[in-house]
Amino acid sequence: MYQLVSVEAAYEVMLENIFAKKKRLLTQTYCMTSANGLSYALSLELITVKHYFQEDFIMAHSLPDLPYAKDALAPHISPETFDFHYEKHHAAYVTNLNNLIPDTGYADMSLEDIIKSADGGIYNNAAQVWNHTFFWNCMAPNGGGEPTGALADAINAKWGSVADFKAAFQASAVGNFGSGWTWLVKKADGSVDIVNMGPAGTPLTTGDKPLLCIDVWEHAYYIDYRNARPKFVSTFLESLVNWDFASANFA
Ligand code: MN3
Repeated sequence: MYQLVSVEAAYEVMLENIFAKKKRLLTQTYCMTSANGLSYALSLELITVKHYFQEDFIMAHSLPDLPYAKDALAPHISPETFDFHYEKHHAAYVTNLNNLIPDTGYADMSLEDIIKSADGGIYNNAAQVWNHTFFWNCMAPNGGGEPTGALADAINAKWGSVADFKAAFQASAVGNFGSGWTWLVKKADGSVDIVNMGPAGTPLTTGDKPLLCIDVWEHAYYIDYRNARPKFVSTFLESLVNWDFASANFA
């Protein structure tokens, strides 16, 4: 079934598989080796490399670093909110995803490919990993202000003014019932729009390109704003939003 090849050739195949993230092929390579001297030594090397790469590259999705310090958005978002929202909630989605995907067809997929093809718990956790990473980047220390350039033009074309866009975004985010996400997206025709989505909704599953989002789950604002979602959304628009990030996504 498998032809024993030279050590050099086996390593070449092994490295190709590692970089293609084909975990299953590495396992097969290990299984086919037998107890004669050469193949036994080779199999030990393969096991070592396989485990190393499974843990560090192949299997695990990781919690990305925040793009700023946990106190960088204070007083608008407290370090305590990041203690929970980032270090507990976001981290839990990563852990859940890594626990759900081994031995499934999703084990070797990128996060984006999982989101586009999975459903149920795997989809929910993968989408929440991606959404939160995106959301952290939608805010910046000394954020707020106004969009510029092509994005400002598209916003003015859609809503007439940035002020009217902000009013529309505020109304959508406040009116997004229950737990969910409110997005500014770029449509296929190049125009922009506001889209409300549910608990793990993400534009990666639609034809829209995400430009900006706000997390309106209660865990996003309850520590700092209690039940006052309107104040959280208006603070996001006035003092936190990272228009440079949104413009880069629009380009
Ligand atoms: Mn959240």
